[in-house]
Amino acid sequence: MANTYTSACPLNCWDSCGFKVTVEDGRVTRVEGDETHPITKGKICGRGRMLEARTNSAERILYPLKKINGEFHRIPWAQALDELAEKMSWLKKNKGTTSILHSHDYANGGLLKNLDQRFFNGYGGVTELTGSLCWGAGIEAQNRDFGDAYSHAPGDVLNSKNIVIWGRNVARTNMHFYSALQEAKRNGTKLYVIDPLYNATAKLAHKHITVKPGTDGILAVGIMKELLRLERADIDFIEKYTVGFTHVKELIQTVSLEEISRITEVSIDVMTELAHLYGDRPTSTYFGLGMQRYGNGGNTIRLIDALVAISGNIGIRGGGANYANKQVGQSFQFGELTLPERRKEARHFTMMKQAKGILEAVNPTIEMIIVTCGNPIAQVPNTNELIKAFSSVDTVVVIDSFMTDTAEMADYILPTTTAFEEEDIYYSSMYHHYANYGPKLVESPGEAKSDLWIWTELANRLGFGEDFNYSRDEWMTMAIHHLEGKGITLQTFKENYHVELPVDEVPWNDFHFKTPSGKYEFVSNRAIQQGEDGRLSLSLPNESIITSPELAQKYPYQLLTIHPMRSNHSQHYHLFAQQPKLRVELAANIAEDLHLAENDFVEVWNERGAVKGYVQILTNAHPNTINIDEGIWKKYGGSVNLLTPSEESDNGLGSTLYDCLVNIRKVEQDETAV
Ligand SMILES: Nc1nc2c(c(=O)[nH]1)N[C@H]1C(S)=C(S)[C@@H](COP(=O)(O)OP(=O)(O)OC[C@H]3O[C@@H](n4cnc5c(=O)[nH]c(N)nc54)[C@H](O)[C@@H]3O)O[C@H]1N2
Ligand SMILES: Nc1nc2c(c(=O)[nH]1)N[C@H]1C(S)=C(S)[C@@H](COP(=O)(O)OP(=O)(O)OC[C@H]3O[C@@H](n4cnc5c(=O)[nH]c(N)nc54)[C@H](O)[C@@H]3O)O[C@H]1N2
Ligand code: SF4
Ligand SMILES: [Mo]
Repeated sequence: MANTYTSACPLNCWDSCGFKVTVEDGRVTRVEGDETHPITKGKICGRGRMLEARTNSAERILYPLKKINGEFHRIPWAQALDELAEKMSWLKKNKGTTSILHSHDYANGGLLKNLDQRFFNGYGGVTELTGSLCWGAGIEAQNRDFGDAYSHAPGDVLNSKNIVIWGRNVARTNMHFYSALQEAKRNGTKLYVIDPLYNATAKLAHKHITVKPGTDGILAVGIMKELLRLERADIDFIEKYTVGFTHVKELIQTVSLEEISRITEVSIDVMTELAHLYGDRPTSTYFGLGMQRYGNGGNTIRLIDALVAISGNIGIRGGGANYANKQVGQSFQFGELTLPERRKEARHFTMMKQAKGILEAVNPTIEMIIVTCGNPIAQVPNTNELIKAFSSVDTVVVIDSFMTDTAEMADYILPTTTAFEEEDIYYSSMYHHYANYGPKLVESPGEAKSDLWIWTELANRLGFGEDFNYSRDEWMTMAIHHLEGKGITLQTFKENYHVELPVDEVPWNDFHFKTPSGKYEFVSNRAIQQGEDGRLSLSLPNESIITSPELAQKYPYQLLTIHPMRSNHSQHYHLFAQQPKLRVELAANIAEDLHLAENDFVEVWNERGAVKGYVQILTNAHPNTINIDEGIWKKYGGSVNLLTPSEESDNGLGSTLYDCLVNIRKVEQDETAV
């Protein structure tokens, strides 16, 4: 018998969709959109629909596996848990708890997925990763400028006179915002897209501006220069609510429009046009995360924030420097879930420098890695370096549902549930401010268990089982109970499935900022407190013709590795009907210069590594730019991170994944063993 249930998408995505899931005879048979969800309104993407195939996949790991002499063997759960607990006890006594590295990302947006932290804190505190591959540089930039990273509520974009989509691949990565852009356009709103690639959102725009990757901050400087020359800046806002403007004026005088045009490869006329657009309020800016994955990424976001501020588009309806919406995550009580006070020892590696951290750790050395909700061997930069680091560690434990590139490196694989096999509350701090309830709909196959079950069993064996002695209802209530004052309880979630969280729909509309000065800070006191200069600069990417001319001589092309259309990172490729191929997308000038044609087989390489794949020629892409979508598995020709650098962003918290020079050549197809 078929029944349909309301549920939610767990994937790490802007949209956090509501689902209707059909279950027949204990099996998920269909995933569709929930028409009653106020934002996602019954529309979902293929990645969401494919969760049916993912859940039912014959490739799922169903039993705990242990690698013995290079081969995986099925072992009972009791053996896996006993052996791991014994090893952890031994390490705690003999090496210290920070000899374990917890490697994780955010592959599942469930609130209770954060209980891994409770486990590691209860154990005594392990080596943790700080910073983020994803959005770290931009978050820290907005912390410096505003005191936090807040976006306008989704509906507010319809109040904009002009919209600038700056480095966000909306049609591909944020489909419900794309629908909103279509509506805004129908209402007469002007839409501009600034992106090195001519993507589907650019097709919708009135104007697409390509820019040399990594130079958007300099472009913002050009627009600010024009805004001031044209007397379109909001002097009232600047005088009342900001600090450090004198410095901005000084900075922008140090560079001419001609120089800016040379660096950004954008014409001065376009800068003037954009200055008029920003001066014609309200203009909203929607950042993507792509353009902050550079060595200068934090400064880039700060310069664009400065442009939005100077043009008077902060704190007004239809405006905003919309990057992420941390108000969403701040609605929950993570501290009560994770018990940070239990931690006795701590050590941190940055996400980007984890390979170096592992290889160079002393007192204690890293003896065990436990991976949850992440596939670092595919997703973390400089794959070769990370493989070396993982190979050097005595025991690697991977908790996953599939034999990923990371799982292949494990000594123990613990099979976990996928979507619909456990109950949780799902949220995303990227776009809208609704959290969704997802009940357990089906049993997990074989012996797959939830992450929470695994933590509980290990905690029991390690002597702090009482910390995990709670029901699902109790855990969820623990995470949301501060919302009770606003009339939101677990019951509200269970009855309504999607719940609007209390947020400011137009952030900063009282012009009180969360910075040390209470004002918008062009010169950041937070950065100064961290021992940095605090001022904006004209910084450029690490790997560019200007900053590293010798490298650019050898590797003349800029490589982007943007998010794939049909997969959430590495999670869907193996479910495609046709085996995926690694596509090397080239700006037309590269194909012309190197006489490359569609479907030619090529190698893309630099000093860190190489990948091989098939040429696709892009229209209207910025010259000398190459893209290879990220997430593709080793067996299909990846990982693209064989090529990317593990440097940190300028403010220390972000990645430099797109700050990457490469070269390309045609190769014979049989040269490869893909
Ligand atoms: N289909 C799909 N959707 C996803 C995901 C997925 O894997 N697949 N992942 C989700 C996650 S975790 C995230 S973080 C978001 C990311 O969402 P987005 O930010 O939209 O996606 P990205 O692929 O990171 O890059 C966005 C855009 O940045 C542009 N870009 C790169 N460098 C520059 C630059 O220097 N300047 C400018 N102006 N633009 C630049 C790229 O050309 C690309 O169009 O997407 C989410 N949604
Ligand atoms: N070159 C390049 N690299 C990138 C990016 C890029 O744009 N270019 N984007 C970066 C960004 S924005 C992000 S967010 C990261 C994403 O990096 P990851 O989060 O590491 O990527 P995913 O492919 O989503 O891998 C998640 C793994 O977690 C598993 N998983 C899913 N749900 C659960 C669960 O409930 N429990 C457990 N234990 N496991 C689960 C999945 O099966 C999958 O193998 O990648 C980053 N890497
Ligand atoms: S992946 Fe994103 S857009 Fe697709 S169904 Fe899930 S939340 Fe919605
Ligand atoms: Mo991300």
